[in-house]
Amino acid sequence: MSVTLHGKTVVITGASSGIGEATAYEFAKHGARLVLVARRAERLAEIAELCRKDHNVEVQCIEADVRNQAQITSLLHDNIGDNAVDVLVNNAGLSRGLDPVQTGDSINWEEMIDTNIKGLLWVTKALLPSMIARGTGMIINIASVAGRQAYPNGNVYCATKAAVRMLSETMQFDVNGTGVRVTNIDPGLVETEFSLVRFRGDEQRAATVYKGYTPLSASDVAETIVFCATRPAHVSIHDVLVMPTAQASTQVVHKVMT
Ligand code: NDP
Ligand code: 8X3
Repeated sequence: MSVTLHGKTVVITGASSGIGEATAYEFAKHGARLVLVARRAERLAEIAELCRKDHNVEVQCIEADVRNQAQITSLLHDNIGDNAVDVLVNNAGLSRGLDPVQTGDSINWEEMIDTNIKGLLWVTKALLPSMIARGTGMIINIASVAGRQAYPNGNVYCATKAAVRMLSETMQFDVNGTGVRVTNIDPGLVETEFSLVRFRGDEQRAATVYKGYTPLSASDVAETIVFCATRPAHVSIHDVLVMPTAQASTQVVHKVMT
């Protein structure tokens, strides 16, 4: 039996594209009240407008960089205040570069660590205490299959996602007995702006990642997220690995090139 999300408040980080954007639409379809976070305010405004128009839901947008603890904490506090947050989707994240450690760029490493690990912690720290105080709430962390299985030159990105996975696992202890649930979702290859960001706008290189097979769509992952969020209060899905059928592992993807 699924529970209703109607009127529930859902905070989604990284909602301006890809998985986060699709997750906003999916929660809107279920009647949830949305709080969308990302740096690109215009994109957020367009997505919010579509959610309002198509599903008549309330949407707030927060233009913020999750790497900036002071900014994200005070913006979440100002916008949400004492309102209850029912679901937090920690989705904001990125990859930069694909190089061995010996030639990797330390600025890229810092950006990935600051966004994927520290950003997730800052948002969680801002919102989890009130969930615990209310004795209900759910945190859904978007990690990756890259946090379970290494691949060549994945080094720092894989390490950040392994950290997210371990945070999800250790948070099970932190929230145990409080009524709050934590879910870790590890998607395989999803066609979004992810590779465009990784390869700094190189469209041809980014497109190659998704050629010759059917990758997951952002909506496939969004539907998985909403499935987890609609389980009854006594059911906690700790861990999900969702892959394209053509992907056996991070290193084995069945591609048919024409
Ligand atoms: P996109 O590049 O399409 O989306 C990334 C989102 O993260 C954007 O909305 C971006 O918004 C936001 N973001 C990035 N940095 C920051 C920041 N500093 N502060 C606030 N928001 C930020 O990629 P995906 O949708 O694919 O990625 C979403 C998550 O899914 C990531 O955590 C990624 O690691 C993970 N993932 C992706 C997979 C894939 O194959 N695509 C597979 C497995 C996991 P903005 O730039 O406007 O701030
Ligand atoms: C994104 C999937 O395999 O490109 O986490 O790292 S992969």
